[in-house]
Amino acid sequence: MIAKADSSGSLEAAKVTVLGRKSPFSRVQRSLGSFGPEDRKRLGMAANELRDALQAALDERRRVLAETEEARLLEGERIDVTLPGRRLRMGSLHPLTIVEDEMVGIFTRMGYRVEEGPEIEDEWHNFEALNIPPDHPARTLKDSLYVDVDALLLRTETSAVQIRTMETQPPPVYIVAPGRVYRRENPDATHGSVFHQVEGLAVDEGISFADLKGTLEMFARELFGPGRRIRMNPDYFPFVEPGCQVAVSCFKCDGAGCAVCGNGWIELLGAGMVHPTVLENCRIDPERYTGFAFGIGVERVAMVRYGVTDLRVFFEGDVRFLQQFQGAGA
Ligand code: FA5
Repeated sequence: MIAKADSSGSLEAAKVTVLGRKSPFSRVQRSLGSFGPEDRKRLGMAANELRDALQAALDERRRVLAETEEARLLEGERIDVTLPGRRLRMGSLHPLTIVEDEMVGIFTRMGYRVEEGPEIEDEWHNFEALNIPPDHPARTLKDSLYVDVDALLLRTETSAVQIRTMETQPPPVYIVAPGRVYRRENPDATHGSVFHQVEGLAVDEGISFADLKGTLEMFARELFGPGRRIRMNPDYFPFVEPGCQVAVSCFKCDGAGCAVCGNGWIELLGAGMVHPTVLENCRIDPERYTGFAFGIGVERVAMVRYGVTDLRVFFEGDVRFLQQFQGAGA
């Protein structure tokens, strides 16, 4: 019985059976008193020998069981150090993050600071302070996504951060504000209803349109290569005067026209000189200070950079697309 015990539980049960209070052995021990002195002595000695033998058998079995148990544990935990390691699947930065970091990096190297603003904005920062009148189409439900509380909306452009910065910091101001913006758009290959912009703002004494042009030229050359030229076409934004759309000469065909650009130029951003009314809205004296601002579309830059023809792939989360950027970026 002892030899057959295959676990510490069954060994304990065997011990109770052979040596426990109800065992034949205990009954013999209890009956010793009824024998005469000679027999009691003889029987007592025999009983002690038997108990010692049983105890020794139990101890031996316990030792064997413990050894087997340990061998089983060791076997289970055995490591074959000669097997090849399992590779961890590395993630990668999203292409939009890579491009945004690169764009912000160019400006911080020129001395700009990074600012951030909330994605849920009020009408003052998103429209009114930016000189966008109440009847402007951008302010309607047709173009903007309102959160139904106290005229809050998902910001339609990072320009709102211009206001938040100028309201809280006296000039000189040199900031870039990267972030997500939202518009009620019918998404197509070049328009998302959620997309990203990098806003820039410089306000100081004596800033001119030439500073804006030089800064954007520098930016385009850092981003797309030293041979790039920029083209500025007049455009209207209520918060700048004068305002312009800025395109960069195509890095592939250098302005001749090709499949990447169409007509030789790639439209990247809106820009202009900060409107005096906007400075006044932020209690900055337009007689003393001037400034420029710009807003660059991150998806558009990423499309050009990676030869992507439909910006919706940036948001689909398809790993086959995303893993091509493994190892790129910071
Ligand atoms: C603006 O949003 C202005 N706030 C830019 C600006 C800032 C002008 C400061 C003057 C001074 P616009 O709507 O054109 O302008 O957008 C700016 C850039 O964002 C565009 O050049 C384009 O690159 C990108 N963009 C605009 N709409 C979309 C869209 N639906 N999907 C993806 N990118 C877009």
